[in-house]
Amino acid sequence: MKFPEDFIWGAATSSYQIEGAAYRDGGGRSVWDMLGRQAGRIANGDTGEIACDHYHHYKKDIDLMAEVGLQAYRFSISWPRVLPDGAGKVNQQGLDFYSRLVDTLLEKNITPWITLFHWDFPYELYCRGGWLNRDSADWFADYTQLVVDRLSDRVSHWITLNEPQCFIGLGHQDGIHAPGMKMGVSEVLLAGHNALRAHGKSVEVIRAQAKAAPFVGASQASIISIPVSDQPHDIEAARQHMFSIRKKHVFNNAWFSDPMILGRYPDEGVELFAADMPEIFAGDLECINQKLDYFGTNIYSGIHVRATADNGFAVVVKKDLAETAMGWPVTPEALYWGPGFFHQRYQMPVVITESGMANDDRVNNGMVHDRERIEFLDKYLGEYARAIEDGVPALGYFLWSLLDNFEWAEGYSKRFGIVYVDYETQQRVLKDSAGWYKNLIARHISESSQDAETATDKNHTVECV
Ligand code: GCO
Repeated sequence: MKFPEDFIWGAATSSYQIEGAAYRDGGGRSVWDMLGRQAGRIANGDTGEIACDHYHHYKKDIDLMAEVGLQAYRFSISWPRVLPDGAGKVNQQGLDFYSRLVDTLLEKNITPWITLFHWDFPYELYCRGGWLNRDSADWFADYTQLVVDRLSDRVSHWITLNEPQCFIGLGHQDGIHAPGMKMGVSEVLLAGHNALRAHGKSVEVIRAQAKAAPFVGASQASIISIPVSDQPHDIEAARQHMFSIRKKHVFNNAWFSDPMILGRYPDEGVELFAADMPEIFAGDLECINQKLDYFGTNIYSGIHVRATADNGFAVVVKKDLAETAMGWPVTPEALYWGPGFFHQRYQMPVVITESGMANDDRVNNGMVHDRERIEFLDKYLGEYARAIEDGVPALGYFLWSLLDNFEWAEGYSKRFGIVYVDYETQQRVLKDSAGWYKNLIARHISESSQDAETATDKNHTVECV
């Protein structure tokens, strides 16, 4: 498989999933801290209080990143760690932690990609109405300003929101993620609208205030439609399915991305939600519709779709697909069709901001033989390379995840890392997949530099002639 010369190879994590030390050193509580205190909410009663204790082990974790040869590392800032009440009083110790993290990454030549919000919403702001409060967009803008002031001299890659589909859909509609609400559709859409406004205002702040020229996007939770054949009618059916909104739910591909990039909510959703649509104030859509530099998408799996006789689409359930430990089907073609369909609709270069799998990993004589993950990555990346070969501009890939970590409602029961974490001892073990990824990155770098040399030789030849 071949990737563009300047392609970015990275791995991703998020604050609540790895940091631990949740409200230590002056940090505040997040909605995830509070959900963890409610019995029966998280598998095995797990919480993120200690997690991978990355807050104290970040140096050794960055050594591991360097060992794998990562070029970029995507992590998130815990909003309540830097603003314990979500707004107002600043916790300098929290900001200092991220500043040290950035410095240590840069020392190792690893480019930081910062996610501003990966779900640990400040509990104090939740008590003031959370995303239902129209002020939430300004709270987020002020928080963005604080982070940008402190870090943008050294950081230029930004992701505003991670997966509004999840923190609004799973958190406010289905009640399985924090804050654990099961709200009516109109409240869910209002919360979503304010989160979109928060994204817009955050991008405005980054563009206006960042010291180093910023590169900005958001990360969407993407469910990919895969055509059952290469016939044009099946491809068209999959494309339609991919952007359709059929349920009164926000877990879909268009509801958040269309306003961000196209400046309007998708008609099909507006019709379906009808009276439940939130009030849209003058200027809201303009604020949400900021120029972005790339389309960030988190892709884990896809659904097969075929055309029907009446030019519609139908889902085809394939029974023979392997599944990950999350029970998600292994569908490598999602990394072919996903980038392709997104690029076609939004006309932007793509970055895979997350992709990977949970596996039933065990340590054996100090090693973790995660053959399943290697096969998974190999097949998925092969499809991504094929998309690029077919003309999709794609800038990078962030493997989810660097470390095994707190998998939200599943607690520590699911392991997504290329590094195994022993939660009792906080020891890390590079899994076989980490070695595989290291080789892939090294090979890519050496092939790219050879290609560059050949290109320079050719240029010389031309010049001489
Ligand atoms: C998500 C989140 C990650 C998850 C990962 C595996 O995509 O749901 O961004 O935090 O841990 O995706 O579920």
